[in-house]
Order: sequence, then C-alpha cells, then structure tokens
Amino acid sequence: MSVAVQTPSQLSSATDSLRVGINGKPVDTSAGRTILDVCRSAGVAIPTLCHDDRLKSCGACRLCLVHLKGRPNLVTACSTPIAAGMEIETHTAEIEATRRTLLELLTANYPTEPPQTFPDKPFHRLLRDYGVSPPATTAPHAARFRDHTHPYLAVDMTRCVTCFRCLRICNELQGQSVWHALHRGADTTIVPDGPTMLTSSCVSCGACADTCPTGAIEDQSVLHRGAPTRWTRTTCPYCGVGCEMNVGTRDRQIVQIRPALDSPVNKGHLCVKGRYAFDFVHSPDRVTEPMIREHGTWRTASWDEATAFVATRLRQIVEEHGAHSIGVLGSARGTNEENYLAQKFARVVLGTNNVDCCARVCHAPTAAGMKRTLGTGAATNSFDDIEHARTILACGSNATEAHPILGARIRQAAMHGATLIVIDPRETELARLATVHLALHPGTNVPLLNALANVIVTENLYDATAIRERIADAEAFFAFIREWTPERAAKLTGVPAERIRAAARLYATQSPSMCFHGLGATEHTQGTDGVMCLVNLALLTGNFGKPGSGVNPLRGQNNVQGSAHMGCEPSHLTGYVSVDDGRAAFESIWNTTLPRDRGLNLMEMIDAAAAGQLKALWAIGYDIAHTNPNASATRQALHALDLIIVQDLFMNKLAREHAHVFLPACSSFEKDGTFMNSERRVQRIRQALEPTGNSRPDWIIIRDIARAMGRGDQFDFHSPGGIWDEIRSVWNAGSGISYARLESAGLQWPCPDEQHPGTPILHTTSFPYGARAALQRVEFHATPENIDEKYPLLLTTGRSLFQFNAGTMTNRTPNASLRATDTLDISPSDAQTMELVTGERICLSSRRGSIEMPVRITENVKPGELFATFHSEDIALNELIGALRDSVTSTPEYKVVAVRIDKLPPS
Ligand SMILES: Nc1nc2c(c(=O)[nH]1)N[C@H]1C(S)=C(S)[C@@H](COP(=O)(O)OP(=O)(O)OC[C@H]3O[C@@H](n4cnc5c(=O)[nH]c(N)nc54)[C@H](O)[C@@H]3O)O[C@H]1N2
Ligand SMILES: Nc1nc2c(c(=O)[nH]1)N[C@H]1C(S)=C(S)[C@@H](COP(=O)(O)OP(=O)(O)OC[C@H]3O[C@@H](n4cnc5c(=O)[nH]c(N)nc54)[C@H](O)[C@@H]3O)O[C@H]1N2
Ligand SMILES: [Mo]
Repeated sequence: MSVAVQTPSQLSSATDSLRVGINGKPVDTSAGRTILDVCRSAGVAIPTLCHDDRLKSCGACRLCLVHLKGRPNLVTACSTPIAAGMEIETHTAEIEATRRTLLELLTANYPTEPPQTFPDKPFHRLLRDYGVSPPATTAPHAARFRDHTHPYLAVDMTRCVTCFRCLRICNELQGQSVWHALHRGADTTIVPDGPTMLTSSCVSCGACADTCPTGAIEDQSVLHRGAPTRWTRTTCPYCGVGCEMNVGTRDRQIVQIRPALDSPVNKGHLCVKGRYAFDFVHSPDRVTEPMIREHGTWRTASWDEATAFVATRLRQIVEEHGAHSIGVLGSARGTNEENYLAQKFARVVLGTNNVDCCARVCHAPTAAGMKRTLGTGAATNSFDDIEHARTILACGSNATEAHPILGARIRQAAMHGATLIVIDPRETELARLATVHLALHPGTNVPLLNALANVIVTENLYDATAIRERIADAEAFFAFIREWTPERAAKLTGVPAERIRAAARLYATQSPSMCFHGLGATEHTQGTDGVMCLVNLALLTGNFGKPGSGVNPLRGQNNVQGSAHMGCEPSHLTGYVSVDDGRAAFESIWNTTLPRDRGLNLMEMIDAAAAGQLKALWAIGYDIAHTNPNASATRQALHALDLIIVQDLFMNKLAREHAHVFLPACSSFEKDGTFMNSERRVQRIRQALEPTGNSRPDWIIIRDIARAMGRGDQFDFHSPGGIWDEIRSVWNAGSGISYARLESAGLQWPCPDEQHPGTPILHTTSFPYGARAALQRVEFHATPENIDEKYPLLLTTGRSLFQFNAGTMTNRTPNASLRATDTLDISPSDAQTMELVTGERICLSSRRGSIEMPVRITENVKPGELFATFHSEDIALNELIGALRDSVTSTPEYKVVAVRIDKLPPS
C-alpha cells in the first residue's frame, strides 16, 4: 500500500454550509470536512482500516472507497474533502465487492485464530461483516517481528495488515518514531528501531497498541487477564496534566486503560504511567484495615476504634498544648473534596491554620510570584494554546518525562515549526529539539532571565502598546534592567551572551510566545524571584491575555493545584483567598471563629516539631519521610512528635518509621470526586472499583473523625457531590462548575455561574488587582550552597519518565522493571577523570550526609554538574539535600547541592 498523506490544512478550512447527497438523501453540512466525516455524522457507517481520527488521513487501506456521481474512479472517503453538490454512493454492489476483495487480500497470510479469540478487534469485525475468513491454507509471514520482552506491549506482526497506524501514531502523536517499515508492497513489514521492544527507543506510551486494528500490537494485560467487561471514564491519578481516560475492568480488576478520545487535555493519548501503571491498586501490600501501633508493633483495629483513637488523642493534644501544636497535610493525590475537608478540619475542628500540602515543596513560588505580579497564582493559559504559539519557552521543565502528554504536544509543535527555547542545565529531550538551549548553571535563573529582559528593553523589542496600556512602573524597571547585561549574566550563568541575545530576540519577536515552567524555576532559594522574572518577560512583550501566550506552571501531581486551591495552605482559604480577606465570610459559613494566628507551612511545622512546639501531625497521602529535604533533620523532628497519623494506600516510609496510627485510604479508581489540573480545569474522577478491603475514601475518613470530635454539624456530608456543592458556595470563581456540567467535560475556572463557559485564558482585558500589572525589579541573591574543594561537584535533582516521586505507586507496577533504580548522571569527561563506568556504585556525599548509588554516564549533563532522581527509597537521595529555602514560600532548594563522589572499594 502506498501512503499519500493529506494534511488537514490541505483541506479547505472554510466553514461555509453546503448540501450534498448521500445514497440519494440530501445532507446539509459545511466545508472543511472529509466525505468520511460527513457520512459518519449523517449516520452512514463507512468501513475503514487505516483511519484513526487522531491521525492525518492517508487513504492507504482503500476500504473507505466511495462513488461520486460523475467521477470515473472510486475515491477514498477519508482523504477527499467534501464539496457542494457531491452525490455520494457508499454501499453499491461494486463498492462492497471491492471491499470484500481488499479484505480477502489482507487475509491471504493472516493467521486463522485471532478472529475467533479477539472478535472485537476492528479488523476482525470487518471480516465478519464481509463474510471473509483467513483461508485454511494460510501461511502467516513466519519471518515477521514478534516480541514478548516488554512488560506492557506484546508484538506479533504476523497479524499486521500494514495499515501503518502504529507507525503514524508513534510519529504524529508521540513524536517518538519507533516503528519503521521495511521492504515494499506485499513484503512490507513493520519493525521497531531496536532488536527488541525493550532495547528500542520506545517510551511505552502504548499509542500503537491503542490504534492497532488487529492486535498485532496488544496490551499484555489484555492477553493475560482478558478484555474488559466494563468501562469507567475518569482522570489519571499521576501528574498535573490531568489526562482523561477510560478504565476497563473485569472481575473487580483493572485490565486495560485507554485514553478518552474527546478529551481536550490529552486528545486520545496517554503516557506509560496513565495507560499502564495501574497495578499498584491491586498490590498485595495495600493496607486494608486501620492499624494502631502499640509498644512498637502494629495491630489491626476497627474503623470505630481507629476513629475514636485519633479523635481522643487529637482532643487531648489540643487541650494540653493548644490547637497550634497540631499540623495537617492534605494530599495532592486526593480529590478537591477531600482536600477541602482536610483544611476545614484543621480550621474548624482543631482551630489552627497549620495546614499545608506538597505544593509547598513544588510550585508554592509560582502561586506566590504570579499572585503578586498578575493577581492570580495559576496558569494564565491552556494546553490548547500550544498549537497557537509561535514560540514556546520551557524553563526548568523536563516535560517529555514529567508531563509526557504535554511534552509530546510541545514536541509536535516544535517539529511543525514553532520556535523552542529551553532553559535547563541539562540536555533534556526538549533541549535537543530546541532552536536555542540555554544551559545555565543550576541556581542562576534570575540573572539569565534578567538578561533576557535587558536585551528586550535595550533593543526596543518590547510591546509598546502593552507597556502603555497594561503595565505600571515600566520606567523604573527599564532603568533597573539596563544593569543586567548579557555579559554580566554570562559570567554568572555560564551561558554565552550571544546566545542570551538570540533567545531574547526570538521570544520577543516570534510571538505569540508561551512560557511553561517547572521545578527548575521554583525549587531554589530564589524560586519566587525566578517566577517573577518569567512574568516580567511575558509582560514586557505583551505575551499575556491572548492565545498562544502567558506564563504556565506545569503542576506536579494530579491534584496539587486543587489541593492548595481548596485551602491546604496556611495563609489561604478555599479559592486562594487570604485568611484575613476571607475570615468574615468563612466564619459565617462555617459557623466558627477562625484561628487568628498565622499558620505554619510544612517546613515550619518540621522546625516547630524539632523545637518541641508541634506535637502531632496528620499526613494524608504525602510521604515526607522520603521526599522532604534534609532527611536526617526531618527524621529527628518527626521522632520528637507525640502523634503521627498516616492516611495512605501503603505503609510508606513515614508510616513505617514514625506513625502511631494508620488509616487505609482507597485509590482514585475506588472513589468519586474531582481533580484540578495545571490549566485550572476541574474534572471528574469516577469510581471504577469497589474499595480494596476495608480501605475508605479520604473524605469519609476525615468526616468521621470530625464527627467523633463533635463537629458533625459542619461535616454532614454524604457524597463527594455534596461536598462539592459546599465548595461552590464558598468559592465564587468555581460556583458555575456543577457535577451535572462536569458530566460532559471539565471546566476551567473562573466559572462564576452555571451559564459561564469557563475561562481558558486569564487577564484578557484586566488583572484581578486592576487595569495594570507591575514589572518587578528582581535582584539576584545567589544561593550560599557553593562548591568548594571538598564538595567540588554541583548536583541537581529531579524526575524520570517511568517512576513517580516516592515511587510508592510506580514501584508496585511493571514500571519498576523499566527503571529499577535511581542513577547519578555524570558527564563522560568527569567519569573518565574519576575512572567511573556506567552501573558502578559510588559514594555520594554532601555537607549533610552520604549515600551510595549507581552512576550513569551521559552527555546530557555538563562536566562539573550531576543529576539524580529521588524515586528509590533504598537510595534515599534526600539525605543529601540541604536546609535552604525560598525566602518567600519556604520551598526547599532541591535543585542545588554541592557534592563529592568517592569510589567504593571493590566488593
Ligand atoms: N514521570 C514523572 N512525572 C512526574 C513526576 C515524577 O516523579 N515522575 N512528578 C510530578 C511532580 S510532583 C512534579 S512537581 C512535576 C515536576 O516536573 P519538572 O519540573 O519538569 O521536573 P524536575 O525533573 O524536577 O525538574 C525539571 C528540570 O529542571 C532542571 N533544572 C535544575 N536546576 C535548574 C535551574 O537552576 N534552572 C533551570 N531553568 N532548570 C533547572 C532539571 O535539569 C530538570 O530537567 O512532575 C510531575 N510528573
Ligand atoms: N530530591 C528531590 N526531592 C523532592 C523533589 C525533587 O525535585 N527533588 N520534588 C518534591 C516534590 S515537587 C514533591 S510534589 C514531593 C512529592 O512527595 P510525595 O507527595 O511524598 O510523593 P508521592 O509519591 O506523590 O506520594 C504521595 C503518597 O500519596 C499516596 N496516595 C496516592 N493516592 C492517594 C489517595 O487517594 N489518598 C491517600 N490518602 N493517599 C494517596 C501514595 O501512596 C504516596 O504514599 O517530593 C519532593 N521531593
Ligand atoms: Mo511536585
């Protein structure tokens, strides 16, 4: 088959209405669509094999041939644009005979068994419809590629009908180009770019298996557990992209997950975690009963007993030491409803603002920096702006690994001509695709971003209209920024001045320019400063309030945006209203006097514990024993507490080493509620499974403890929907987001009433503070964490594709075999100097401690710099991280650590 690709842009983009005839019936439609599309909308099913709505049409299989009156030859419906007056015949005897012949040709060498064992595969359904079966004498292509090495993908190309969907989806959606066609015509065979799937460049996104119409590429889980019998639409439990997916279950087990095709977030795509890393739910070590630790040993308890135990202990501690001796941590993995209850519990039941969540260690600088400059501490634009941006700036974001679906969209944009500027010390996948890569030294965002602003100002590349109409304080900023020449920044950042100039010119002139940032921007002593510098660039160049622009944090977990927004934040109530501004309203709604003291954030809670002032901590779905910085100090502080309540799916490190009581929560597949993604979109999660054992949804656990402590009046909830309705009543910008509306699609706040469509782009005409936003004069205060003779190397830490944070979930799935351990990435030249080889275990020491881990030699890091992930509990990377924090938000400086490598004696 030949592949003649027709891009959507070659089809007319006009939307004029027109009339055609389909099998003799008049149909009104509009231009810019294909015949296939129009026929389908009119309820006329045309068989296809190579077609997938996610892909450009290629007309390769020719099954969708139709007849057009007045045309001598049949045309392919999938690639022919509709035109006024067309008289289309879709099922004449001639066409049907041609289709049958095509199917017979495709089955000439097709194995006989699959159509019976997998009758629902699209190709097998077609064979049935046309009464075609593989001939009894069939001789499948014996030499074709077969591979069962991969934990998720089984390949048997004897079932390949060369529709090229695998190859096309790998290129067009994921951008990975794993699959290749060898030979031509009838000899065509599709192979990966390595001898096996495991050694190929495959990132295990599973798109090829998803689109394959025959099962030549199939999910291993389906082969081993059978096809799903029930599908439930929900939202992914991993990162802040918030992909929508359909969970396939059979016999109370997840057997397959497929992307929602109509989701505006992921557009029919998922990554390896969303699609495949679900087995943690069924892990044999899920905690299924409440547990109480007595004299050092755990015993199970009933829910009544555990609830009473927690209520009694908390009451005692409030009485003896005051409410401010207790801290509550909400879970960025839990729902909005659950986080709302967690902070309401702290404030209403206990009487303290000591409530926080992992946004503290993550994007608190984003929320603070953007709230201060723009008035709203959240992404200004939407993922759908990617395709409108001419320039994309990625600062400290490794999106292809940490936000793979978004990373894939950025990669597609770059491959289709968008300018990509990457600011990252490492050569990430995006950096390799970048027009300009600014490989700064870790910890030097502020001088680099200031120098970009300097070039924009000194070369008059700013948007004069935006400055005149929407910006305050421009003159003072212009005077300040003149001092930040690229030459000055080059000395501090290690990035050549000319490269800084090139990037600034591109960002300013190739607009609209859209900025995404990650933890490389925030996890620094100057985290909030760095974010404000990014906002400066957008303001200067008028890249705000319009499509394809803005400043967009890529938030971490599935619901970290929601967790903080619901009020798991010491200084903010639900809706990110400051405690002081919201006090009166919330006191009347909650029928409570709210605490007046400033609440402690997580880092301050740890300090207070060490100082003996904090006595109890309730950690909901957050393993601070593994993931907090300065692990030994954290450990000591936790040891000093009288009561630690852990509410989680698993006996995580915090539970095992410190907890007094364990409350077993159920996973997001086992409950209802909502998550909020990085682009302010509230989306439903729906229960696909019964809770495992006696585990319970977090909202029920929190509610019951509140009731046991005498505040049943404020916790009279019977469903997540009921909690959500209370949230809507206290949060104006969310009041239009009802569960009923969320049935069909997610909604982006602000969405103040039920007629409001939601807000994809903020600040289009003004800012919450008024007409103008102010440019910030951000001085550079370098981190005191410096290299010296004893610690001569600079370590930065972060993530990798297959593992997720503490690894609690991913390590209980076959992802563990795709990446078994953290590694220390080192440049070839440093490795050579130290005589290290890949896989060798070394001792890595910082001023805080020493750990052992294997090295991996890679060109991705510069000489003198190192990179390590923090997913492996046994390696305990965070023993090395220091106590330095962002001056505004206390966010730890995970990204800069001075270290030394020592060789280990041969064992
Ligand atoms: N697969 C996977 N996905 C995840 C997670 C996971 O653990 N695994 N975790 C989730 C969570 S909680 C979060 S918060 C997000 C995080 O997502 P990201 O922010 O993308 O993740 P990181 O790897 O921590 O850091 C991003 C980049 O910052 C760079 N960097 C380091 N120092 C600097 C610096 O000084 N300046 C600049 N400009 N860059 C620097 C690093 O080299 C790294 O490439 O990912 C989420 N998604
Ligand atoms: N060195 C280094 N350390 C870092 C970072 C770094 O870049 N470098 N990044 C930091 C960042 S950004 C973050 S966000 C933190 C992440 O740190 P954590 O939040 O501790 O990491 P997760 O692995 O996301 O763990 C969340 C916990 O939630 C549980 N869980 C999952 N679903 C549910 C649920 O529905 N209910 C309940 N109750 N529990 C649930 C899981 O079992 C797991 O124990 O790590 C931080 N630590
Ligand atoms: Mo995070």
